[in-house]
Amino acid sequence: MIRWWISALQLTELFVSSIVHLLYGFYIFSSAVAGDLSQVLNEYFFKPNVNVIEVKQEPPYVPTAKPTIDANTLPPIVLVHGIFGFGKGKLGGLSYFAGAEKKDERVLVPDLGSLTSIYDRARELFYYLKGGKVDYGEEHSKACGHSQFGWLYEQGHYPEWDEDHPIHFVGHSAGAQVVRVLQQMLADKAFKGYENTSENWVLSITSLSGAFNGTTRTYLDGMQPEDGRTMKPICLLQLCRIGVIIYDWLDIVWLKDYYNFGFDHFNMSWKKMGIRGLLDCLMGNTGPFASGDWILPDLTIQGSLQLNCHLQTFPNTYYFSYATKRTRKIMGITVPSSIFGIHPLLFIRVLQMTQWRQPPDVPPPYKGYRDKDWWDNDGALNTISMTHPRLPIEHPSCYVVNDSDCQPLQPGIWYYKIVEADHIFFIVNRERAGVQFDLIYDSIFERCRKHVYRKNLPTLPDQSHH
Ligand SMILES: *[C@@H]1O[C@H](CO)[C@@H](O)[C@H](O)[C@H]1NC(C)=O
Ligand SMILES: *[C@@H]1O[C@H](CO)[C@@H](O)[C@H](O)[C@H]1NC(C)=O
Ligand SMILES: *[C@@H]1O[C@H](CO)[C@@H](O)[C@H](O)[C@H]1NC(C)=O
Ligand SMILES: CC(=O)N[C@H]1CO[C@H](CO)[C@@H](O)[C@@H]1O
Repeated sequence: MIRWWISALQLTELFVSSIVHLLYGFYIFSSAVAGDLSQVLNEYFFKPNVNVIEVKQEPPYVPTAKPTIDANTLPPIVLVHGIFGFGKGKLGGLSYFAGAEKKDERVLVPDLGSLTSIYDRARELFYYLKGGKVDYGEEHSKACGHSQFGWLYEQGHYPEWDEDHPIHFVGHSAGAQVVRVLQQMLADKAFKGYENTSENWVLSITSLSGAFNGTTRTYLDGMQPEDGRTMKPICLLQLCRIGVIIYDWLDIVWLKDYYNFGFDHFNMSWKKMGIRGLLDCLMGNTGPFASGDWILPDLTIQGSLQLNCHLQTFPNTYYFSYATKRTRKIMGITVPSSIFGIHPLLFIRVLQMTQWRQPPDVPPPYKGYRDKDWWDNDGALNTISMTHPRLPIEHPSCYVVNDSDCQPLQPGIWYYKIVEADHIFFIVNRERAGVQFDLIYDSIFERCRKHVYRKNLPTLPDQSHH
């Protein structure tokens, strides 16, 4: 009887969370479409007016541009999206970083696929910046069953990128881990034909709610806590898996231009694999979900442990981290810190994550694991996971209370803050964060531009004209 109740409860939970996620996805998609449509209609109906206004505004606009800073000499700030994210050009006019990219003269927002693995994203990010055909590496592509080569970036977005022209990266959620993996690849000289790469190509990494240590949410969504790689037979992720396979198989061009899960290198379209391939994929014999080359296995505690084994914190790079938290302790019990302040998409998960207990028959993911360390969370990640990389070894870090205590900034240390916010507070919808949105991005961009530089390298334009 009790077992029956538990199953019924689990199914209800699955039903509710699928509906909530579907509705949210649909809401984002339709608001992107509506935004684009209204723009197109506006242009169509008011075209003559627009032209007149443009002509009038053009001349006064040019002189107001700051004459002393040539945007082309600034190192770009690259914003790297997380899971289900998208870059500039996808989802029409919608911005994953809620328009933060407009706050600085030189910001890039690459599109790295929304469900691909951290490894694949890091490879793509390199070629997006440097230009050329994405090379996933022979060994990795063989092991994971996808093509070795992917998208061709005819023109890199920052082809001069090298040790003397390093870049600032800002990563949200899994994006922060993508940048760390990329930096390690640069240090390991892992790109064929680019034997000169080094960790010093990266000037700073700023993490917003970064997924450094994995998250217990992956188990709630359906990853097996035993291995952190396979999925439970009935769960939210299975529904997502089936949806993604069918989406990629149907291969509707305009839809994929609009939103892409990033699995093109797996050849899952009907043209390439036919009905048989579709069944094979659905049965779990081929494709990214079969080989584990997608994002969820990289976000389990076990997966992060494996990644982190190879990732260093480098002495010449600056590291900053904003960990988010939407829970608090009341009489020793961790609970959500607000009801209305948490996005409806995340509320159930915040609550569930505060209750998370490793199943008793499953060995702990690492020595010294305690459930209660992982109870504080933001609805997607555990706060403990976001401050700085900790496993298998703890990296140097400094908890920031007052910014002025940390000047001058030192490279090679993770400066972190803990911010009261949920996981999607600083993305997609700018209105939710209000003034905090501007405070956080302004301080990130200002720090990149003014406080972070290599003393012996000409990485900043001459500031003396200010
Ligand atoms: C995918 O298709 C391309 C050609 O369209 C082919 O070159 C490549 O080898 C295929 N990859 C896999 C993994 O089948
Ligand atoms: C590689 O770096 C060295 C010195 O750091 C430089 O002399 C050489 O020209 C570089 N090679 C390429 C291909 O950029
Ligand atoms: C931070 O430190 C500066 C100087 O030590 C002080 O003036 C300022 O009030 C401090 N700010 C906060 C929020 O404590
Ligand atoms: C998986 C992982 O990296 N876990 C670490 C996260 O942080 C805790 C707290 O220090 C570490 O003990 C874990 O090793």
